[in-house]
Amino acid sequence: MTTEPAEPSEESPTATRERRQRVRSALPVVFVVVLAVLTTGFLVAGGPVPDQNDAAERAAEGTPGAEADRQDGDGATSAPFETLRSAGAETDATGGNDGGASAAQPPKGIVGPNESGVNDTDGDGITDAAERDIYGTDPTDPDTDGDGYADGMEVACGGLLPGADPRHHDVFVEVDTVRGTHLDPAAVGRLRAAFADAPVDNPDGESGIALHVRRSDSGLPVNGSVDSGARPGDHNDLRDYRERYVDHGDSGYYYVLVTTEAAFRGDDYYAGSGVDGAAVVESFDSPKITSSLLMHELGHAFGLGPGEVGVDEETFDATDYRSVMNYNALYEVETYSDGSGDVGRDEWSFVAEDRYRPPVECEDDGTGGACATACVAGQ
Ligand SMILES: [Ca+2]
Ligand SMILES: [Ca+2]
Ligand SMILES: [Ca+2]
Ligand SMILES: [Ca+2]
Repeated sequence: MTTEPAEPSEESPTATRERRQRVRSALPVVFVVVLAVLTTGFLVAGGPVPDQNDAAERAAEGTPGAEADRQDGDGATSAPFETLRSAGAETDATGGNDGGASAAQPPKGIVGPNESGVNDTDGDGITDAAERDIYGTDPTDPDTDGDGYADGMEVACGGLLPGADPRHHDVFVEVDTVRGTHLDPAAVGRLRAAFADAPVDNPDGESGIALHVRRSDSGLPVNGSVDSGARPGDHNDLRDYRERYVDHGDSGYYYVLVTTEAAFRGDDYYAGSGVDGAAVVESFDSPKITSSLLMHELGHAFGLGPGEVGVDEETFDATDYRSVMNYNALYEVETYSDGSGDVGRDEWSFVAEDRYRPPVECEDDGTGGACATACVAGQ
């Protein structure tokens, strides 16, 4: 990978003013200005607010009812989950990711919280026999698919990681939205398709990355533009929202806030910005533009920083560096580079193998400790 000297900035803005203006000019009815700026520090009462577009999302994405609301560890019904693979691939082949996980009946082969003397060679929380005979995972590798989640966690933690597959690369993203905006399900559909097309091999024989977008809070208060960097006041920077509203931040999720006005270092000409593990983006009428922008910011959240040659630059044309991280390709393509072209950096490999990974804490998601045990064992 070719890199320039690392830059100290931890923030990565999305677009130049010119780019942003181009987007705006292409979308005459894009920005819904939130005039009712709420009182600083005011919290939405009642916690998570159901997303009103859930039904439409399922219909638009052709997702069957298999991803109905699930129970989080806190007992509250979680927001619907957007499955990012085909309906067939998303079904619960292991019998462990879906309804099988409960306090009374943890998935088969999972080492219980007080169980000893079982044969779990790699310490991922699944017995060797179950890895071989039930899950098709590697008894000597705690993370068979290399996505950062232990095999046992992917099997046992259906509440934390619904839809996870221990033999397929999974990426989980939590999305919150502020009042006056939403994330278009069509844009999410494009985004997950882009990840599904990733040139990444999996132990299950299928290529691609399953991107899981989990909608959480919506209608959140906002105080003007939202910056990726901290600044005084409430509801005006990404940190505020992460600290107040993140629901899955301890489960290895990336955090995305969709807002009406994103900012970078106080400049709200930017359409989005990303830091390690999190990003703030605006939503556009065009699903393609929204998807492209979100993919760009996720790239920053993964650790593709402006210190890399071509990232956040207009140095290379879209052919020489075909990546959403290239300003000359942003809004035109929805992919990361594959190593071809003048830049030669394989960003998909970076995403699959070396990206920044949010921390994974171990919680009991209602499996009577089996999930937490598997999580601990896999770390
Ligand atoms: Ca094992
Ligand atoms: Ca294993
Ligand atoms: Ca894994
Ligand atoms: Ca996986």
